[in-house]
Amino acid sequence: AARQSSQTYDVLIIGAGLSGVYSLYEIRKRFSSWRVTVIEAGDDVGGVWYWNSYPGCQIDTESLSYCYSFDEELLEEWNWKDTFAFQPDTHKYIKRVAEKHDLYKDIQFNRRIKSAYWNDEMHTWTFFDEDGNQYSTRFLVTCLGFLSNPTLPAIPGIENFRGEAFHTSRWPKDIDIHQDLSRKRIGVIGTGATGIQTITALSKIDNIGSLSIFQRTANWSAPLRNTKITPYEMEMYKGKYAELFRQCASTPTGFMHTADPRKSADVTNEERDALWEKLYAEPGFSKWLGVFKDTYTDRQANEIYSKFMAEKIRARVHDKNTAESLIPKHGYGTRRVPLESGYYEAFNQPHINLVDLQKNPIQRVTESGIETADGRHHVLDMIIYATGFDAITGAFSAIEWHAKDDRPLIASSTGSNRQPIWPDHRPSTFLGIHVPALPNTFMVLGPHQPFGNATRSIEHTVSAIADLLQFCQAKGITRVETTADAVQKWTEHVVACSQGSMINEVDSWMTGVNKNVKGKNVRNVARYSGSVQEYKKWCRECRDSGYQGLAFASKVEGNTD
Ligand code: NA7
Repeated sequence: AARQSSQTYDVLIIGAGLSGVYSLYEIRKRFSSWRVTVIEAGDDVGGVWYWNSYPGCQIDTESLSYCYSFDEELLEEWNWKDTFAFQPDTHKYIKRVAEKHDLYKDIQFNRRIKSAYWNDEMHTWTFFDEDGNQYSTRFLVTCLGFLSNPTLPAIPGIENFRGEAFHTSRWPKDIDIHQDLSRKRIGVIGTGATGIQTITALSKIDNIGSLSIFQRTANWSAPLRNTKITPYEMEMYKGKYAELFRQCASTPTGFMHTADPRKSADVTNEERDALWEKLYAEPGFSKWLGVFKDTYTDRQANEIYSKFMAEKIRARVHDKNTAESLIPKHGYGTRRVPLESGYYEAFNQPHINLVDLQKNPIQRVTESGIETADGRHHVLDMIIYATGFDAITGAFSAIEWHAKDDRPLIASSTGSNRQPIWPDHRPSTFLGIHVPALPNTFMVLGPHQPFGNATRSIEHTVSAIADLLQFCQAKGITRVETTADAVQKWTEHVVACSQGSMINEVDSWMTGVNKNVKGKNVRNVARYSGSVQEYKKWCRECRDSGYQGLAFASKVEGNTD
C-alpha cells in the first residue's frame, strides 16, 4: 500500500474547478507566507469542465461573459473559437489559467476527501482522503461545485445490464464516437440540459444503429444558435471585455441578458409576438431571461409564452404524437431552459425514437435492455444515464462531516444520533458562505448563493472570502463562526426571495428535488433567487460593519488549552 502522508496548512481548498482555481490564485496572491493547497478528486483542473466530456457538451452562456475577468493579460491572449465554447475548449482555458499562474504545484490530484473533523481546542480542521492521507488546516474553502455529485436512476436492475453503461459525467475517455458507436443500439435516460446535448450530438452521427430516448419529464428547450468567432471578431471583442463585464454586473443573474422592463400585457399582441420571434432568433439565454419581466411571476403571461414555444416545437417535429410528448406540462422557463442545436429535428430521423415514460414508465433494466410498463423490451447495447446530479447540497453529503460537537452536516452515516446541521437536505447559511457549527469554513458557490453566471459569482465570493481572511490575519483571529441570529435572518431572506417566482414551484435540481436521492423528494430553498446586486449588498454590509453576524476568537500560538 502507498505510504500515507500527513500535512498541515493555513488554507485548504477542496476542488480545482473554476471556484478552486480562482480561490488558490487569489489566496496565494494575498497571503504569500501562507501554506495553501487544493485537494482534487480528478486528475486535472476544470471541475465540471473536466468531468463532463460527453458528446456535444457545450456551455450555453456566452464564453466571453463566462470567462474569468481578473487577468487582463489572459483576456488579451485567449481566443474563443465559438460563441458558446465546447467542453474541450473551456477545459483547455481553465488549464491555461492554472499553467499561467503556476497553480499546478499547489494542487494534489486524484485525492478525494472522505471525512472532516473540527477540533475546537486547536481551531483546526482535519481531513482524511479515501486513501487515508491526513490533512490539517486552519481555514477551509469549499469549492465543491453545485452539480458535481452524479446520480444514477433508482431503477430496479441497473446492475444487471451486460452492455456498456455510464453516467454522462463519467463518459469514458477512450470512446471514439465516430468509430465505436457504429451500429450500436443506444438508450439515453434523461432529457435535461445534458441529455439534450448528448442526444443532439449522437443524432448527428450517421452510423449509429438506433437511439431510444427515455423521457420522464419533457423540458422546454430552445435554439442555442452557436456561431464560430472569426479572428477579426475576436480582436474586436477584446476591446469590449470591460464593458461586457460591467453589463453582467448590472443584471440580476450575472448573465449579459436581462428582462424586458415591460409586462406582457403592456404591449399589443403584435408587439409581443415580435419580441418573442426576435428573441427566438437570437443566440443564448435571451429567450429565457430577455422576456417580459412578469413571465415567471404571472401565470397568464407564462401560459401564453408557453403556447408560443409549444408551436415552435410542433413546427419542428414531424410526428404529431412525438411532438405532443416533447411539449412540457410545466410553464416555459420554470425549469432551467436547456439550449439546443437541432434537438427537435433529431426525432424526425427514422432510427431515433422517443419513449414517453409518462405513458409507459420503466419497469426494470434487464441484462440486455430496458423494459417498460407496456411490456416492451427495448434491446440495447449501451445505456447512457443523463440523469443529473445530487445538486447543491450533494457534494457536501459526499463528505462525512464531524462539525462542532461532532454534529453531522446532512445525515449521519456513522450512526450518530445528533441532529444534522442541515436536516432533510435543507440548508441554513449566512450569506451562502458560512454554515452554523462549521467554523473556519467558507463556501464558494455553496447553497444560498446566486448561481446564475457562475464565474461572475465565483469572482465576487472568492474576494469576499479573501477580504475576511485578511481581516483575520490582521487581528490574529483563528476561529470564525457565524451566529445563530445571522443565519436565521439570512435564511429567512433567502426563503422570502424565492416566493412568488414560478421557478420555485416546480420540481427540479434548482428546487432541491432529486427522486433518486433518499430524502430529496420535497422542494426546499437551496438557491438564492434574489438579485446579484442584493446579494452583494448583504456581503458588503457585513464587511463594512466589521463582520456583524460572525463571532471571532483568537488562539495564542503555543497555547494548547
Ligand atoms: P437534470 O437537469 O437534473 O436532468 C436529469 C434528467 O434525468 C431529467 O430529465 C430527469 O427526469 C431524468 N431522470 C432522472 N432520474 C430518472 C429516472 N429514474 N427515470 C427516468 N428519468 C430520470 O440534469 P442535467 O445533467 O441534464 O443538467 C444539470 C444542470 O447542469 C443543467 O441544468 C445545467 O445547469 C448544467 P425528471 O425531470 O426528474 O423527471
